[in-house]
Amino acid sequence: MKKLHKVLFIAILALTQACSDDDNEGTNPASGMTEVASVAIPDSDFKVVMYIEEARSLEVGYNHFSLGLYSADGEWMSNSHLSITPMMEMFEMDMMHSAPFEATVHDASMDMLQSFATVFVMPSTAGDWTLNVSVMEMDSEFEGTVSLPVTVTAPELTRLKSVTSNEKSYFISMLNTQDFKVGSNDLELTVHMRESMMSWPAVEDLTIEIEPEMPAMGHGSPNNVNPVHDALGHYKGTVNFTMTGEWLINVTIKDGDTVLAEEAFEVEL
Ligand SMILES: [Cu+2]
Repeated sequence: MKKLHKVLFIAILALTQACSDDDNEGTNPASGMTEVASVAIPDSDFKVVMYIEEARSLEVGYNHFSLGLYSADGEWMSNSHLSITPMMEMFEMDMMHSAPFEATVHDASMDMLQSFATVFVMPSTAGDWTLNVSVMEMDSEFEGTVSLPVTVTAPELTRLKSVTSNEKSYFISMLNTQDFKVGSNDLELTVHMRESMMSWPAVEDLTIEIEPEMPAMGHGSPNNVNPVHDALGHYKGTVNFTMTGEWLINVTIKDGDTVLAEEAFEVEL
């Protein structure tokens, strides 16, 4: 069985390489990714498709994803630019709000989909999430917008904390917690602020301290590195786990001498 997989993989690889020599025709840069949403653009022959890397779903917290423009019959439109605004319409409240998001600069000559990230601040059980997507297709000079509905679930262990300090709300996400293993792990957090319902900027000048703790056994761990700001509100450090089980990562966030947040993220490994 394993051998068959290997042969199949090599065959697919050969096919992909053969295609990529052929001026991108027939290639789909999304191969290997999981489609999570798609929508046809009104009055056009195009659709927008959303992919994520792993076979996961969109969850409350920080999510990476890719968007591609395709013809109705599935041909990738490489010479296109997309931009997004996430939007949530809350149930039983006359209220809409956006969320923190990131977009990488798109080089249409690259054989890649455009990548984005959004910090979904609530699950879809609280309201309807959409991505408002603006589309430009250069070859046909098409411009349009479409609203892409997405479903956001709450993970079993939360990866997002929100706190209010000085009447400002901060949203703290911990990334890639599913990948944590015993030993030394890259730790990445993002911090955003809700300036208004539509403006959720990254906060770049904070001090973050972490302290892992295993409550059941009453010990911590050595060799942790406090996350420091890298770019766009992303803070990077190192967390070390000395054994499997349930851990808390205690996170203290300071703005100068003012403590903004003291939160504990639960992780299980
Ligand atoms: Cu909401």
